[in-house]
Amino acid sequence: MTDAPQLPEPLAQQLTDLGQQRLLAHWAQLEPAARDRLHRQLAGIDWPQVAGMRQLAASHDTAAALPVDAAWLRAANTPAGPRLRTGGPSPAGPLAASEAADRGAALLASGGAGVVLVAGGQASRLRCEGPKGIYPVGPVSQASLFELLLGRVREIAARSGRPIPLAIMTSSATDHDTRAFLSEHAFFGLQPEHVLIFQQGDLPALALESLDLLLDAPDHVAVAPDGHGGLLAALVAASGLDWFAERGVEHVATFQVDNPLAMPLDPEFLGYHLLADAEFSTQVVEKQQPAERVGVVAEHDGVHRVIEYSDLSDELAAARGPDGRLHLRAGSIAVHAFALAFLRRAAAAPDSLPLHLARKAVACLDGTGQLHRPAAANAFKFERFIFDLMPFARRVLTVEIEAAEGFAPLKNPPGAAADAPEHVQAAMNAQAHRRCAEAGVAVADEVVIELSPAVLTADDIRQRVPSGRIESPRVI
Ligand code: UD2
Repeated sequence: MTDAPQLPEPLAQQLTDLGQQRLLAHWAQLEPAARDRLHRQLAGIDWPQVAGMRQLAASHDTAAALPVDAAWLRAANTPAGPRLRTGGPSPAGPLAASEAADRGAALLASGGAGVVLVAGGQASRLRCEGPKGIYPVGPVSQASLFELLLGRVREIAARSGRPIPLAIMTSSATDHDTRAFLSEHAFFGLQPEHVLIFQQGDLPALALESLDLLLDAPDHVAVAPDGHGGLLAALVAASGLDWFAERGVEHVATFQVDNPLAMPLDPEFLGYHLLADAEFSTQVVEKQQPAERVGVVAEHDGVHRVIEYSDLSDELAAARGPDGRLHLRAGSIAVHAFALAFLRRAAAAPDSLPLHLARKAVACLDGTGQLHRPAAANAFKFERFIFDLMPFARRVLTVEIEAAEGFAPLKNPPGAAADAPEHVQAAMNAQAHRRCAEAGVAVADEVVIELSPAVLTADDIRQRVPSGRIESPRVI
């Protein structure tokens, strides 16, 4: 017998209706604070949504379930768009690179651009504790991803003469440590009143066979962040769209914390977005090999979508045109620009972002109450993807960039074949060498160098290296 207070109605009834009373298996033994924690977590779960997730999982067959119609996908093509720094064809007509750069610079100078940094991910794949943004990636400085990326926003704002409001999306796993790290480093020189930190939501994992929710502690249900698509609902919940609008923002660029070369605020990119009158613009790199782990932008009948790499059949992923290039080759690097008005419209549309599910290994309590870390997938995890907004946009623009200039994702631990820190650092070093060569500064091939976020132009390099030569590793 126990005198533990019962879980209040109607929550208890909801659990019963969904057959989830096992989540209360340890209730009677919990200390009051732990009981309170579990109660609050259960009360925060959207139970009607969980019912929908169970239906989705029950009907899920990975072999057959494509998020898009297979016929649409077979008919789809790679959309045409301008190429950064060279201009090129575009759905909006021929756009001049210099005109685009001017328009983008004018947007920045008018304070009309804001930016969202997607930083809900942990560094667990990198075998590190804490948020990915604190990973020390600078090849010379060991600067963190946050230092490099926030520093770039700070410098572009300083040159433009206007603050650039920056919203940073964290998750339950990264929020506390991200806030602490950024305060400790005084927001890397950004004015705190122009920084909004907001937290994305979590979704419960469901056991593969039973579709039951799982406990990963006696007082905690196993949950995971709701994907980068959680950005929209979380931004709305934090009044983030109003926060941007109050600061005069009309267009919001978004980028991911794991790419130190990302250039979401590139004036030419923003300018193409404006000249094309696009509601959703996105940077792409040419996918060379079918196995590259990037989604591709595809277009058919005026509708654009990003097809995630895991959703593309081997045959379609490998199809090549007569010129030998991949048929679907517009690799999405998750750097987007949105009209704020479009985000408002999308936020008001119910179900604009569907749930995707994946089979994953999720740590959970076993029948004896011990934490079990399965080696194989035991549960479904659910995520939303921000690029699923693409079909709702009235005009979409893809802007092709050189991968070497804007895409060096950090995904895997040192020693991994791809996307490991040493590859990212090599890409940063190579870019710094190219910039120095353009600026007329001589650097021996073997000397490792790094561009500080304050270097935006060739003139910056020449001013910082008056001798015109670099002979030992340094941050410029
Ligand atoms: C993502 C894209 C892929 C390509 C690639 C480029 C998806 C589904 N796939 O692949 O098409 O563009 O990136 O690098 O988008 N994150 C959150 N909250 C979440 C989940 C992720 O903030 O709930 C962040 C995370 O911190 C990271 C980024 O989103 O910066 C990408 O997440 P990922 O590494 O899991 O995505 P990946 O590599 O599967």
